[in-house]
Amino acid sequence: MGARELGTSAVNTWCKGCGNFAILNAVRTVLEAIGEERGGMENIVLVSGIGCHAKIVDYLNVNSFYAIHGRVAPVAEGIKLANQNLTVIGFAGDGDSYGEGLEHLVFAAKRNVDITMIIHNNRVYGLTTGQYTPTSPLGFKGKSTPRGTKEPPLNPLELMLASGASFIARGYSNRMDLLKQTLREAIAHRGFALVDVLQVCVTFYNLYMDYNKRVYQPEGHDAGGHEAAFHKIREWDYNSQAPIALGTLYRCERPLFEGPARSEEMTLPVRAARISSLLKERI
Ligand SMILES: Cc1ncc(C[n+]2csc(CCOP(=O)(O)OP(=O)(O)O)c2C)c(N)n1
Ligand code: SF4
Repeated sequence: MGARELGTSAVNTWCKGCGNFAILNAVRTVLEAIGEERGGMENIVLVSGIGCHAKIVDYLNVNSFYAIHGRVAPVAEGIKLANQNLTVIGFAGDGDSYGEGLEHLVFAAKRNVDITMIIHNNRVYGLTTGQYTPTSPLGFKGKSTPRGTKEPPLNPLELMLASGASFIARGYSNRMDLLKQTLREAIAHRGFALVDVLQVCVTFYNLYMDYNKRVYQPEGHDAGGHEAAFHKIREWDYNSQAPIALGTLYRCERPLFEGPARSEEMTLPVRAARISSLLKERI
């Protein structure tokens, strides 16, 4: 499938300069590259939450599912567990996933379900016009905190490491080539992969100037080492003025959660027949 065919006729309503465009373009390039390897675009399913980020699935001509706010991870897990042949990619906001949906994210990482979560982390609620989120810095002045927040942010990557995520990375919407490479690595990873993308919201929290000065790609970082990853991930706590490492920061192999073991005879046609008889019985 070529680049044009992955586009849709939906009118794009993101603000001019929004970091979501970079994520959309990066994802589109990666999907074009991997579609064939995955046995065709029909084997790829996108899931999104509620927020500006969520509209990304409207702009990609790929099977998709809108979950409710905070529920991207469990929906993506359910789709993957129902059909292990699918490549399942979830898109969530930082409010969506690190706020209301946090417990789901922790459990998806703990279980090591083979899904990829791409977090559009603009560190603000975009769609609801500028309230603080769990990754807004201490003192952030937004619609709900005009005098500044009184609580420090959490470091979502540290939380993911502690929860057992087997792939953790950070991208930035103004470092396109690295973002594409990182997303490709995350989707190729067997197991739970999370990419926290610093996605600049130009309207409610424009951090381009700040990030441009501070982001870097670590040289010689051992992403396979837990200790090295721990130190790299703690270097910037989403509050300080420390340098911000980009790229794959941690990866390991560990057993996948594949749901209840299926017997040999439980093939797709057998399951389809069982599901349809259950539906007839109950509806
Ligand atoms: C269950 C539920 N809670 C809250 C809301 C209200 N709501 C809609 S979008 C949103 C915030 C979205 O922010 P974020 O997830 O950071 O995404 P962004 O818009 O920044 O991409 C909220 C709180 C909702 N729609 N449903
Ligand atoms: S409000 Fe922010 S996140 Fe939403 S489209 Fe505009 S720039 Fe992007």
